[in-house]
Amino acid sequence: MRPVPRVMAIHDLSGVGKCSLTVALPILSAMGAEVCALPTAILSTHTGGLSGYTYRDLTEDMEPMAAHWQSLGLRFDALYSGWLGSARQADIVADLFGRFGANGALKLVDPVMGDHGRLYSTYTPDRVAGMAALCAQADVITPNLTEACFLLGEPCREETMDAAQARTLCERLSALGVPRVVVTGVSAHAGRTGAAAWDARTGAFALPEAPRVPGIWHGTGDVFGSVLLGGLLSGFSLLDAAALAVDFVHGCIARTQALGTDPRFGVDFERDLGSLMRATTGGGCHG
Ligand code: PXL
Repeated sequence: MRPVPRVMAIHDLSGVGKCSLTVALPILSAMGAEVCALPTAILSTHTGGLSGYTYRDLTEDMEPMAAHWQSLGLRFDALYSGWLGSARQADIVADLFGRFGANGALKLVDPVMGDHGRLYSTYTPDRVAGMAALCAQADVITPNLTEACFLLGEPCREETMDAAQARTLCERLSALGVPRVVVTGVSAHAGRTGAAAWDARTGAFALPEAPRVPGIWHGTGDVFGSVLLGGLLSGFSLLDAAALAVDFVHGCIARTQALGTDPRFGVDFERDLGSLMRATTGGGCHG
């Protein structure tokens, strides 16, 4: 691992709405990583609840950009994929994992496909199998509950479940071929919500929770995945990184609610970047 870990971030660039690259870049930078952006598409805004957005697909640019980086001899400590704009992009990301992941780079796939029981309007059911295949190439995946159900090909379930059920859900996702699984939006206690984290290599499981703030909070999956990855690259265990991400996302949502801004424009993550810097200075809690 480089002193400043280098991350290839494969997400869309939505100019407005604080998601994908516009949160991955600042969060991972604050946590001490260098972020190299491989945009999958450029949009004026994200597609959730904001109509009339512009959309430029960058599938054709991804290969040449990666080839240039390869010709420069660049190596990466982590490969982090999120929102993908076409079926072919999942194959391209899998290929990048092969080309850039052989040196032990951490491969984190956030299988961004939907939320609240439904696929996003831009995501068609025939693309789910491609995402599941990409997850099988990853070291860590971070589906929300909706994405977890689509990956397993089963009806979407209630977010409330006990720890044993959450653990079973993680184990079944792990059986797709991925050793570490974090499912977001899981709730074991009334009035609280969090993430179920399972590390099949150690058998470690935890379900960190924070107070639940009702509402639809755009971009929080991307905030979560970025903090989780920043924590892992700083030496946190999966469970400690998940707990850090749950707390951070809760703080963002609570501040956004207190501000009363339109949640479609994303959560207030900027004012707490300092806590991420402090949490990762000098490395995290190893274990
Ligand atoms: O935060 C997930 C996300 C990322 N990128 C785009 C999106 C969404 C969710 O709607 O539309 C473009």
